[in-house]
Amino acid sequence: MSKTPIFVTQPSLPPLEDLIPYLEQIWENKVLTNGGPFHKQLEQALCDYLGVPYISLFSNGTIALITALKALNITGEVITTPYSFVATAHSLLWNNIKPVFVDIDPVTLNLNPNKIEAAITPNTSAIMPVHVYGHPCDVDAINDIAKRYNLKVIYDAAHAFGVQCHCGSVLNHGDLSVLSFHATKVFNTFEGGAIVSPNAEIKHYIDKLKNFGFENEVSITYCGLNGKMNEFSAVVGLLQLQHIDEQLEKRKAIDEAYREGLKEVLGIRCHAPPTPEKSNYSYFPIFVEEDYPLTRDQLYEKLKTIGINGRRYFYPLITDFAIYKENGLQANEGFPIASHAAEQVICLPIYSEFLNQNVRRIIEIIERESLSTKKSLLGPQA
Ligand code: T4K
Repeated sequence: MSKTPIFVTQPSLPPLEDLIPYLEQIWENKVLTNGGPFHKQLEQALCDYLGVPYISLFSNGTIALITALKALNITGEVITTPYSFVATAHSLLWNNIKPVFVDIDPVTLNLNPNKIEAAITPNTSAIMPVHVYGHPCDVDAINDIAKRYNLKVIYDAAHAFGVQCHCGSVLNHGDLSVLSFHATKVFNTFEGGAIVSPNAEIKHYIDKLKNFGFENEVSITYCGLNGKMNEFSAVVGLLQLQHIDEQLEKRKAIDEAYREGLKEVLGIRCHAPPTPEKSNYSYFPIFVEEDYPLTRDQLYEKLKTIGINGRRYFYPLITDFAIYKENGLQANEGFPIASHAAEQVICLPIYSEFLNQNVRRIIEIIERESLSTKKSLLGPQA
């Protein structure tokens, strides 16, 4: 058994030798960025693989989120979730938009559509839900609310690469969807991201926004930024696509092994099962509930001392970070479901090269910890 530390994830990488011919081409043609040939190829390849009409590649998911809000001219207030990575809400602040946080669904941990309407005010212009851990939001309910109140919907789909729901790619819902291709994601380009658009018009506008707003060599029409993906990342993406299905299969096997191994452990609950259509198994969150003898943090620390580094995604809640708390962005009644999840969840290690023996070891530790702690509570004679 390896004694090297285990992390919550490890990036998948294509074989190094496969990269060399592509690098030789880049060295040859000297096009490093600004919409080069590999950038174009990757956009098309991703549209084909994901089953989406238009994609604009970005340098990372955060810049893509910021640009997506700008592209739809979102202002005022946006309804979003406190249970996410902080980039979701930060993208709103970067656009001078007030995030209005709404509690989550206890099963999926996604924004609860039943709580959205009460948070709508005359200043609300959009909803920004997150497909947390790659589990699809209730897209129909959100769409229905958006239509009735004339709101835009921008999905933070950073976790949802390749995920399908009842009507094909989950990325085709809402006005725009934003992906992350960070090193920690199921599909990585080292750093990277993308916006999925429903039509060519908005895609072209987004493409201008991510390139300073250039219309042509001498004309700037919009206040854009620099969000472009470079040619190296695009090449990595093209190679990653060759292996993605195999990697998702390996993740699926790990997901199944965890679920099977943990199903009898009292006080440990696995997150909602993967979507039957297509999941990406990007995270493996467990809830450490009240009837488990250790608290979530005790189990987290216990695992850490033996080199197993799970992560408490998403603790603290975004609304508990000082910058949000001090700006009065907490709801009066708080976010009981999100707070509870933030206190209970550990994301266990999952990645395509994660060894089955390590999955078994983690299950055994969680089981053993449960039994031994119970015994010690009964006293020495037990
Ligand atoms: N929206 C949502 C819902 C998101 O989750 C994210 C990003 C975004 C938007 C923004 O997308 P980007 O702008 O990042 O494209 C990580 C990632 O940095 C972040 O991308 C991700 N979400 C978030 C959930 O997780 P940390 O602080 O946990 O990363 P870090 O460096 O601690 O990495 C976790 C583990 O992964 C390490 O312990 C070891 C392993 N690792 C990490 C890196 C970076 C590697 O093995 N190699 C690596 O290169 O935030």
